[in-house]
Amino acid sequence: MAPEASSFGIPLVGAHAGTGRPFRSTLLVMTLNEVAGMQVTMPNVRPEWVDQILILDGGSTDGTIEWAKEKGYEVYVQRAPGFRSAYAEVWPLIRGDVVVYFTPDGNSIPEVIPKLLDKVQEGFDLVIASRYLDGAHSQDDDLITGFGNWLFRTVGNLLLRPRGSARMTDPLVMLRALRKDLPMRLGVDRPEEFEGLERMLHTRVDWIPLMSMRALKYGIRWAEIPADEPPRIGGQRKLKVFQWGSVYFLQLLREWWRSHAS
Ligand SMILES: Nc1nc2c(ncn2[C@@H]2O[C@H](COP(=O)(O)OP(=O)(O)O)[C@@H](O)[C@H]2O)c(=O)[nH]1
Ligand SMILES: [Mg+2]
Repeated sequence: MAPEASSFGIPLVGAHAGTGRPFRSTLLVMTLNEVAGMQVTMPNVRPEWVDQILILDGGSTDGTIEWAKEKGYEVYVQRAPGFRSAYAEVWPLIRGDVVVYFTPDGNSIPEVIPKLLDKVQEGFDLVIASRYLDGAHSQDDDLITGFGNWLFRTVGNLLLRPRGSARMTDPLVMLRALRKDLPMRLGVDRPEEFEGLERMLHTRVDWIPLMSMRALKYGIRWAEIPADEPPRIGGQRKLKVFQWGSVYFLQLLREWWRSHAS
């Protein structure tokens, strides 16, 4: 099926997609000391689903990098700390027109990958694998992250959702597919959108929550599909709940403030 025009009016047509799809795709696998999860999860990721599999590693010391290279995966080890600087470094290495974010820590179900791409093919610029849609649920959430997710999506929809548009049920989850140019078009690649708050909270954050909020606010063509989140396999959670949560919440409020001040 040919993709419809996207929000940007530019059809996605990759001339050399090896997947039978009308665009090229890259699976971006996020790793930081995730060797146990990788060994269980990656064998279930079928190479024919995408055109490129790229491991983006945060400087693992547990054998993740060595295991991935031994299995023949393309690996990039980020130089600067933090998710968003890692993306800035790796984006030029992405050959796909569409990027699928994937975590090999047990939290992401591999079979969701082709489902996300099917939805992109319908003409969506951003497709989120929601843990809170149509009976899907998370086995990774604890009381604090469950509350944080609820608070962020509730306030986000309340303040930024255009009248008459759908509610976004999972703005924070990493498992999602997006056009490679979406972060730039939404301006979430700009350091100045982050630096002040990051300095204040002494941390480096991800661009995903701001990307979701802007996609919602600007009426970008986004969609969600339900997907359960199984428990983590081995390793440790790296999420800095309070520091990152604070930055994301303040960014959300700033987005709302900007729409009202302009
Ligand atoms: N490249 C890179 N990957 C990271 C970094 N921090 C965490 N990850 C990976 O990103 C994924 C999500 O992190 P995780 O701690 O599981 O967060 P949670 O699932 O939200 O609790 C995991 O696969 C981690 O190994 C980082 O600084 N750089
Ligand atoms: Mg995880």
